[in-house]
Amino acid sequence: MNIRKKFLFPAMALSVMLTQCKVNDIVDEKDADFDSKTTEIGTLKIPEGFNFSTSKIVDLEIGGAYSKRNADGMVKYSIYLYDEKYNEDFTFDENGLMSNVGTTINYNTSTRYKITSIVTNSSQSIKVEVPTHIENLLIIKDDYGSISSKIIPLANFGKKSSASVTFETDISDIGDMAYAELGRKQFTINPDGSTTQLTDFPESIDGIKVMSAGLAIDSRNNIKYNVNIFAPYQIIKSSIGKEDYEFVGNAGGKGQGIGFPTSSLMYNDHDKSLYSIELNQETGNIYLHRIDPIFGGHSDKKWLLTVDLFGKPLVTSSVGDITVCNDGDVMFSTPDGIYEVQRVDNDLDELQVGLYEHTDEHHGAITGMGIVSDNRLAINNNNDGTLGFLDYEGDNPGEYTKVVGPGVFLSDLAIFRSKLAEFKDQDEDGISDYYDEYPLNPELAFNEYCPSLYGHYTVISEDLWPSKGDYDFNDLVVGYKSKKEMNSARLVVIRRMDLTILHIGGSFANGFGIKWNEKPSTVTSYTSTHKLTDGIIALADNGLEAGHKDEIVQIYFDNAKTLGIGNKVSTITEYNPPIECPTDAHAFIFINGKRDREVSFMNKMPTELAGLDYFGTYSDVSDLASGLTYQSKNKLPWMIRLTDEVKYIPSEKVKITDAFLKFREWAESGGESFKDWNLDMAGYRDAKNMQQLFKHEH
Ligand SMILES: [Ca+2]
Ligand SMILES: [Ca+2]
Ligand SMILES: [Ca+2]
Repeated sequence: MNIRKKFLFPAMALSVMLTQCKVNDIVDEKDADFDSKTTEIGTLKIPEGFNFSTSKIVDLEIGGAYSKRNADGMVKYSIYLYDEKYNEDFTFDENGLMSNVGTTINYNTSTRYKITSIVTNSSQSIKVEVPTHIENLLIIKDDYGSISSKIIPLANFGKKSSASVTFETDISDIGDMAYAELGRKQFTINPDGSTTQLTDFPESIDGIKVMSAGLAIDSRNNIKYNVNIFAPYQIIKSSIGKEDYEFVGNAGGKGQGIGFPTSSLMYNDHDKSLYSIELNQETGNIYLHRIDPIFGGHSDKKWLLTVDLFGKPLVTSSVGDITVCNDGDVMFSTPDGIYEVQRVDNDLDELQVGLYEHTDEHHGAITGMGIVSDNRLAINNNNDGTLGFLDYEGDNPGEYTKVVGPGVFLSDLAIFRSKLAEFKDQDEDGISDYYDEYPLNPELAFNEYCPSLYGHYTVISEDLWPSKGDYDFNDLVVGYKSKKEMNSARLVVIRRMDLTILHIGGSFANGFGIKWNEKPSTVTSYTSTHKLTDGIIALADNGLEAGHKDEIVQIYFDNAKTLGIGNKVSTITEYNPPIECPTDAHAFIFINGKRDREVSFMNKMPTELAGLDYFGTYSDVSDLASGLTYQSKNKLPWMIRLTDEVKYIPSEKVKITDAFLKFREWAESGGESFKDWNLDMAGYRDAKNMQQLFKHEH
């Protein structure tokens, strides 16, 4: 007898056009005197090239090997912001996924916020925007339930802002997984024959006493079925790796039984049914029952199908386990040997029954059997508790190979069969249901959150541009976030954005918009819950601002005062064809009813409707030709986009440096020191110089 070293599986191949304006539009405002004042903020020494950005684009190349149990080779990588420093206990939505040892993984330690996911079978590049103060990305690899993760320190990226992240195949990559039971004990059997203990089978469900007599696994859907050892022998369903036990087929919680206790239970993926073998105590005949996995019970003995296998009593003392072959045939055990029930012409009504006689090592009916993906039958030897394999349709039919086993006589064994763990792809978009965030929508597969699932941007601004402001940066404060719904190629189909005015500190009625460098014709529709009020903006048929040729411009409100603080604006943009994830979008405000008086972040280019004549006047030293915009003589900006939700803002007329106490060091270091200056850290704020912002919804 050959001894095979590997238990379950042999190695498998792993596989500007700008409009003109009149500069005298400006002089009606309280302006020029600010220029002549020497304010403290004017003494900041800002290094050349610093643009006050609080985020960076990181280029990731993600890939790696996949496990043997993965048949389509596709792996999902989810990307999270991760920083222990901020100590936010947070459990995210992967919570509860099963690891490959059947335990539950909880990611609840200081994880900050999901950005997006990709699914790939090789290696894929992805660009993500990351707040500069975030120190790590957490990347979680989900290989059809086999979970591993890596923390990527962003400091390692250096100036390149790119990294290659390669995952190795998990050590615990075992292909098929054997689940076994003994009394209430549940465990998996590892490749080396050792066992991993799982949570015990419950003592009761809905107040009904239970213990498992038999076990079956629906590998494709990660479902485990048990049959209660106590009358009326109900079928019990649970998710693999979870403890959501429930009786099948009844709302009342009592459970129809199958009418007899049995260790013989199996799930047949070919017809999505449960099967059981019954040795009828009265007639001695052997019946194969097909059981509805939804209904479960045998109400009035009305099985989906019952076949009297031999048409006569079989002289045998018992029947043991039942299992299903990869071609849908059924095998079951008796003390005489193992019977194989072959279907004829794929029809279970016509059966042929053959027998593999027991070797000397086997006596009695085997209660632990399962077929592994390479057509070998795993058998728990009921004499010595070892495990072995019967080659039933390979090179040496009938050959039995003994391997080290758990050393116990199992009450049942079932195989989680890797090759079935795929791949139902109901919407046929190439992303299996398991990974697809929209499993029934072929147009969508993934989400991307900006700045992150629970994060918000906060735009702070000075609205006297091109005159110098008072640098309290509270004239218009807007909070927003967006969700991009992407197709299987990670192109954006729908973009949803929620936006709220958090503060109005100036006297002007300002408007707010965002510009993308995309053709406006890609937008089929843009809708908003807020109707513009002031008649300043001309809208195109698709809802975008009209008059832009090579850019998409959306105006969220044209008068902050009529919208008011705290009112949320929700927008939906639909793209056709879907577009690449834009990374060069930026917000702008337009000042006091003048659409052409447009101010944005430092070194962002104005929209095609911005008035050129403002640039380079008063305090502004913009040089559009060289890409230098919205910069004062002292290299200060008029707008800053924070990548965080901010709870406090400088009080009226208080310079930002007297409220955010680390702003000076951040700015003078060119963004290298105190990258987290806007967060609520000890010593970072002077509370008496600050006021609370409106707190928006999450
Ligand atoms: Ca799909
Ligand atoms: Ca889909
Ligand atoms: Ca101000």
